[in-house]
Amino acid sequence: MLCTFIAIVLCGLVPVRTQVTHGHIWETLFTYLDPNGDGQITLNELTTASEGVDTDGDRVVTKSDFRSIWDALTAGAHDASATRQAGELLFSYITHGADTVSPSAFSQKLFSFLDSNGDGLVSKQEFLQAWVKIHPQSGSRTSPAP
Ligand SMILES: [Ca+2]
Ligand SMILES: [Ca+2]
Repeated sequence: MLCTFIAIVLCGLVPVRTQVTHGHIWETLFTYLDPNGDGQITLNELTTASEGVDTDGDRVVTKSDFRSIWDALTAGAHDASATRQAGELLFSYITHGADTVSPSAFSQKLFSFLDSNGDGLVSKQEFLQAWVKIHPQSGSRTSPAP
């Protein structure tokens, strides 16, 4: 059932064949950000989950704070370097290229990046669209042969 859902969503976004391998990484992230498991991420859930990003509690989220969390969450990704690049890209989306951001701005900007239709909830489909945006390798590497 879930696999079917992923296949349907992904078929519209990236060439076929990647859905299974890329499915599990974003699902791990989604599950982390949706602790009550209702399939929607709220700003509240995201803010709570983001509290840990400021690892030393100095009210500043640095690129290296973010990288430690990202690496921990995506550990075991089959394409570690592409996934790491996705994290870098996500951080620069959030900070508009700056090296640091406040924890509140971090969660708000991350949320608005994810909530593409602006209804105050991040669905799995929106989350997946955002994932493909920061993880373009998931499309190019598996494009059908010409
Ligand atoms: Ca939820
Ligand atoms: Ca939404």
